Amino acid sequence: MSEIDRRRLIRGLAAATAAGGAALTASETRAAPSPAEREPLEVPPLTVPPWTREQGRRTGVPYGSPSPYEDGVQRRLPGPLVGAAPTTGSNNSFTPLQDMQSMITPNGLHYERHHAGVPAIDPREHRLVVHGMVERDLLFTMEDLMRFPAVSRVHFLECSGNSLSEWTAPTGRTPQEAHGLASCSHWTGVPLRLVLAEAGLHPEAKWILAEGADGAAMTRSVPIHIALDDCLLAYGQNGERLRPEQGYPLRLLAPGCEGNLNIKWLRRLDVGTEPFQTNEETRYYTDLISKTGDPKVDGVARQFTFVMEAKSVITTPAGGQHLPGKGPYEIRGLAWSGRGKIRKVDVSVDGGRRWTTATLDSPVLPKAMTFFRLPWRWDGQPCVLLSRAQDETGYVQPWRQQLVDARGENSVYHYNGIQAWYVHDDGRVDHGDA
Ligand SMILES: Nc1nc2c(c(=O)[nH]1)N[C@H]1C(S)=C(S)[C@@H](COP(=O)(O)O)O[C@H]1N2
Ligand SMILES: [Mo]
Repeated sequence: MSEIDRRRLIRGLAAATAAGGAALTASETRAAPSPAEREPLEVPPLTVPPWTREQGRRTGVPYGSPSPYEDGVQRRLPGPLVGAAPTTGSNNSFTPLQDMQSMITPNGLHYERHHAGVPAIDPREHRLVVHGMVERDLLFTMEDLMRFPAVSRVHFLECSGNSLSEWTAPTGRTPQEAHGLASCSHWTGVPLRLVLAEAGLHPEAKWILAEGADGAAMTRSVPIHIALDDCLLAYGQNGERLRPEQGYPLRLLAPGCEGNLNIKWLRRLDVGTEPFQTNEETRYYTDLISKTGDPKVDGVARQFTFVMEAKSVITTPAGGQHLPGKGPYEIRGLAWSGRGKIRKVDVSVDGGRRWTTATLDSPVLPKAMTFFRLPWRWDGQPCVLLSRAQDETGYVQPWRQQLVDARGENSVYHYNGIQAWYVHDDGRVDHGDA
């Protein structure tokens, strides 16, 4: 496109977006452009690019991949390497949330967190055992499990360590770095309660140990009320079988609960009366709260904090991005809650003085990511963008300071504070205090 065409197009867009400055009211932001309001464009005939002159590539790629022009969209390493290197050789990788176009995370971009790498499991050899306080012990092959009635549901998954960089100060530079240990898929599997019913739960059964078949043999205790609610023995992910990184051939999916409870490569369910107090729920994944910073003085352990509370992040414009100039934009982002549906997301472009309710993409589903949008016109002045989610229980995403007041600065897990992105007058966007 020539510079003139580009300017014309942008002027056309500007006329189409009526919102001005920092204050956004619903009527300003939603006004649909009538064709009459648009400046008439003198559009020159299109040039004929090389790809229009020749036969394109025929079928022959048995499993497709994104356009080579999208090769910057990658899972990346945490910390200083985000933005530089693709993920290799690490035990976790972050989803590029800033590149997501809707609520669903493509399988190749789902975040990864594994404690002993990704095992190469042959599904024909894989077994699931159910034992303990049940009427009959059961042993399943994958084929057996896939004969049960199954369901498909959209749910997010979030590591409870997601955004841990934000507790002491806002340090995550991009949505990927600050929030990328969260993803959302359309999962398919057998309701756990069906398999437990098949085994016959003892009336005193209160907790279930779930164990993985990886080198970490990761184990977590799942309370019976969660197990009998909406847990799945999942084998499908966005229309295909689970990816190895996500637990192929079988994982526990505990919707809305911290990622760690969602045992991958699931091979054993041991039904008991008490939590099993495994390494992963005593030494790790327990919050040690101390306001003095010295747990020996006033330390309190918050154990079994399963639910991931409501959270949101603006994914564009966001840290690491650059606005090419003033004028119209759409503010976009993701919101989710482990307690149910997102009721609303409010967006502020002035650091929290005024808020405007964003539009939510449909469908809005319980314990699923929800994509939000708000048209905005940048006036070229420095400003601070914030988003604040509310879920259907009425819970409102807190400010960072509220979290710190409640739990001190040495917490690691379950950070869900409001994220701020600073837009500078040259269009640069970076992170800062909310
Ligand atoms: N067997 C097993 N299950 C596991 C883990 C693991 O290392 N081994 N990591 C847990 C953690 S800490 C998280 S956050 C999620 C990550 O799931 P994902 O890699 O599919 O995103 O899996 C959980 N389940
Ligand atoms: Mo995790």
